[in-house]
Amino acid sequence: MKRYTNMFSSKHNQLSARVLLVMATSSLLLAACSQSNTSASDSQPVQPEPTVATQTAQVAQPQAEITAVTAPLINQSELLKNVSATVYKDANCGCCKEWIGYAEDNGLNATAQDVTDLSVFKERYSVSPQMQSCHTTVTTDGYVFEGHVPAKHMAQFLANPPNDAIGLAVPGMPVGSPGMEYQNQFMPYQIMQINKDGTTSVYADIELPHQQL
Ligand SMILES: [Cu+2]
Repeated sequence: MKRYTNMFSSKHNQLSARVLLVMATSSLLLAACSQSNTSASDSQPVQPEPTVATQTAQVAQPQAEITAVTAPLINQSELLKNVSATVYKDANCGCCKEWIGYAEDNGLNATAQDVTDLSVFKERYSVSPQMQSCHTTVTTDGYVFEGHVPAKHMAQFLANPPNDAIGLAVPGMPVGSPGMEYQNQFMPYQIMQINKDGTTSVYADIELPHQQL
């Protein structure tokens, strides 16, 4: 009897912990993607114009040395070099801006376009409700990348687009995906392939953070 009670209470504790985790995760989602543009721009310090002397000094510095110093800090890659895309988003979407910055750091030539009715664009580019996230990225070649898709998988897809595919989607906004960083939290997620006929299939399973890199 005692053993049974212990088992029960430990199961019950696990359940409570799960419920708490789910609640915490949902509020994290909101917290991670609710920074508005206004607060960010208000607090941005005004940068003084560089003087002529500083500019000359920068030009005189050898290019190789600059690269060597900055590369490890900003983690730039050329995965999406030569890819141009328009990103349709809401003006107040903080995580959309985060993702655009991340994609640009990976070489994407992104043009952000604020729209009032995102559903128009989801429909236009065949992103079904189950596949939807915050922003919709459309390349100049017409491929669609919905939400917080990792640069690695965009590049992999564009290098060899599957025959019937129109693009990739990360539905929802998983915490820990690119642009959705929150502390060190990570929620496993799937990258879905969207096909021309409206069907979807799993393109990649992201179970651990390093699989995004
Ligand atoms: Cu988002």
